[in-house]
Amino acid sequence: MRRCLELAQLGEYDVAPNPMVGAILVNDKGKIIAEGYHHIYGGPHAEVNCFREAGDAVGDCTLYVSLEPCSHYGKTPPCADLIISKGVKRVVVGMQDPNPLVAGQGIEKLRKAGIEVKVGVLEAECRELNKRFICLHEKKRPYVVLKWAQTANGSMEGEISNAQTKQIVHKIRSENMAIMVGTNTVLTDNPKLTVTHWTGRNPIRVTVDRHNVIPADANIFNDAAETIIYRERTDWPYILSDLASRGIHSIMVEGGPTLLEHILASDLWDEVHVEIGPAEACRTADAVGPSQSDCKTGRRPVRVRAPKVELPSEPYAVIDCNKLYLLKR
Ligand code: AOF
Ligand code: ZN
Repeated sequence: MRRCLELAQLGEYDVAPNPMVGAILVNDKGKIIAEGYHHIYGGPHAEVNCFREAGDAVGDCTLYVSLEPCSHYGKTPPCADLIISKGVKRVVVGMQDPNPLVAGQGIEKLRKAGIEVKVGVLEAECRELNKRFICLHEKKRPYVVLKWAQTANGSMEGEISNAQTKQIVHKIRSENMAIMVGTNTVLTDNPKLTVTHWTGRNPIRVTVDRHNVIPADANIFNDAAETIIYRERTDWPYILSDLASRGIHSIMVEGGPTLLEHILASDLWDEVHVEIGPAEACRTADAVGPSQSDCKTGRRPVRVRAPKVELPSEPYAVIDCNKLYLLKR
């Protein structure tokens, strides 16, 4: 199953909003004879690619797959039917598919055909890998990742990230289907909200503009990605349910403080990434972090105050002067 998860991850930039799925066939001597994963949205599922590699003589094999084989006709035919037609005797499934179109019916179909099915192997890891897909189906809303950078004394003003932490931010952007900032951030920073310091698709850009103040030539309207603007209804529960209805399984929110606080207060969020940067004196013009020995604690005046959250006692990474914290709900 660990190998299935590794394979699944290879689809990470191209399968959304589908789940990442990996499959292997293991013969009666315990040897992996074929591997497959879901490569691209709308393309063949992991099981199909695995059987393609295996050829026909798979009757004695066990199929391992990180997600329950599907039982429905979507963009592709049901994997459960394919597995039954191949004569496989045993199937080991990482986790049940939360998609209501499947939701246990794939497993049932296999069992009814006389196949031995084991469900729930490395289930926590399987759920973590597809937390966004699972959130969309179980909570009917996108998975919400909040991210901001601040100084040690709580200021969000100016460049705080360094070259390396910028890469991490862009990696997170690439992992989520949508990205959002508030009106003020669009007006003051004119961000593109694209993925440039990492590989991956640009997320769909989302903002609110109640008073129609964002100019038509703002960078968020460039051709790099789709942009959704909420004008009339701008409350967070509404935005989330609208994004879910568009099949968007995840959103990263990068600021500013008013929007972040609105979302934190709603309780409709899943993860917070906070980057705590050094003093102003510590930063250089190109935002490349100085060495650790240069770090001082910043005491510049706080004009743009970061939201207050209770962070874990230890950062998960320290890069130059900047500490990265992850808070999960
Ligand atoms: C599998 N194996 O590798 C994946 C599955 O439109 P379709 O046909 O691509 O179906 C998409 C749904 O199928 C998706 O929402 C999820 O429930 C399941 N994904 N199932 O057996 C796979 N990617
Ligand atoms: Zn399938």
